[in-house]
Amino acid sequence: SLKWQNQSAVQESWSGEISNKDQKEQAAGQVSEMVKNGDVIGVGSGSTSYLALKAIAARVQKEGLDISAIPTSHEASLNCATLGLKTTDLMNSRPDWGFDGADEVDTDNRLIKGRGGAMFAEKLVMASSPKTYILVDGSKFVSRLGEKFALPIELDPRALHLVETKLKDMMKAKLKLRMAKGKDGPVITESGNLILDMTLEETVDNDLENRLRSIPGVIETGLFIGYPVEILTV
Ligand code: ABF
Repeated sequence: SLKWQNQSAVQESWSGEISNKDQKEQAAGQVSEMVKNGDVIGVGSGSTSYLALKAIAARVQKEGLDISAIPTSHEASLNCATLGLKTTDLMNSRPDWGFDGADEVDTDNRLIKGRGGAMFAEKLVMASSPKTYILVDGSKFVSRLGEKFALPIELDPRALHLVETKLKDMMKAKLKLRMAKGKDGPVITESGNLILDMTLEETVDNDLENRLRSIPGVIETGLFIGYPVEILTV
């Protein structure tokens, strides 16, 4: 496997940029204890997932464990390569379990994800896993979904006007097309789609996901409701 640990630009980029790092590291330490030899593990995206992957890689190296990772994004794939972890994919393996971060968690363990734009693959991996540990620091807990973050909706670029019109009819949504840093163009996801960030003003009911997905062109949303998750926090 590739082992770039000591000279990697990836580790350099993450270092010093992680908010609530101590809390995230404690949650990461807890998930690293779950690893067993032979496991196929779904690997989430974001800084907390990166810290968890580092803790897992340290155990794998120290104890000579044989595990495979199923990454949820190019970012997670690169992190696996950097940390010398073997990867596979959903076409070849099923995860025994997985871990991921989140942007918001409500009192029913319902989640908003997708600040990194990777929610399509994150949901595919979560829906394929019998269990996913959600690693969050205290700042992620909300009493109402949408309290701190808008809900990301991934859509085919050809459907932009259609989706915008339907969403406005459906729920008086405030929508923003997600722009790349520096605003020199829209964010394009790994699947070649756009993201609309929708401000949620009302309480989310469990059927909202179905209503949003009934609009042609909507590929995925950042609502993660009803999956077998366990929240790991400190
Ligand atoms: C992924 O990373 C996303 O679904 C979520 O938007 C984000 C959380 O990032 P962090 O762990 O850096 O707060 O889990």
